[in-house]
Amino acid sequence: MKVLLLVDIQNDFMPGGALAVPEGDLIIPVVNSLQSQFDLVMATQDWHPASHKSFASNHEGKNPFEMTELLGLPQVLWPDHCLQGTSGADLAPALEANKIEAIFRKGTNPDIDSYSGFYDNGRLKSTGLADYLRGKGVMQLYLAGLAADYCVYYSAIDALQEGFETFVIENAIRAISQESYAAARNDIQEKGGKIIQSSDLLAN
Ligand code: VGL
Ligand code: ZN
Repeated sequence: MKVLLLVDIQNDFMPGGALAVPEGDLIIPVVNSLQSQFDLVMATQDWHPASHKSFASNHEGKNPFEMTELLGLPQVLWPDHCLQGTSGADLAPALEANKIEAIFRKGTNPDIDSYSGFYDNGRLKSTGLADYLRGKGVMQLYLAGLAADYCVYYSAIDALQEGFETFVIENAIRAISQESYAAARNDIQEKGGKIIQSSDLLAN
């Protein structure tokens, strides 16, 4: 059984959003046309309280995209984004959402960031996604969404570690930085993940 996991396809990651990913909107038609190929469509949603320590605004004298540490881990400081209950946190309206069976929220603990859909960055807490998928007999996980070099990347690495056969659909993701995506792509492949194009799926 094959699942499509849509990572953080939210307004704040769209052009004009609080933490815009370049060309983030271009993945939406690709993702919409892919959904009918899957047995199950799932999504994650970045969902931060205003007090979240990944926000530069919560650190005196710090600017967005500077570095700090949270619980001993290196942390990029972000512009305020995906605030719980705001339209910036909503799934992008152009995304076909009716087939999404469940949405796993993350980033709710103000003390630590949570890029992966499976665990926070310190692995303090599981979202329950891996057990949910195993409970449904999912073996193969296909990833699409934003951002390729953060939440898609971390989700892919955790998916591999959880034992799922993991595919990243490269024309259905976009990165914040091309340089960090290049490193992320190599790491995914080194750990056994596969980088594919949506045309590989539509062909069979
Ligand atoms: C993300 C940075 C901060 C993402 C979320 O969805 O990739 N990136 N929060
Ligand atoms: Zn975030």
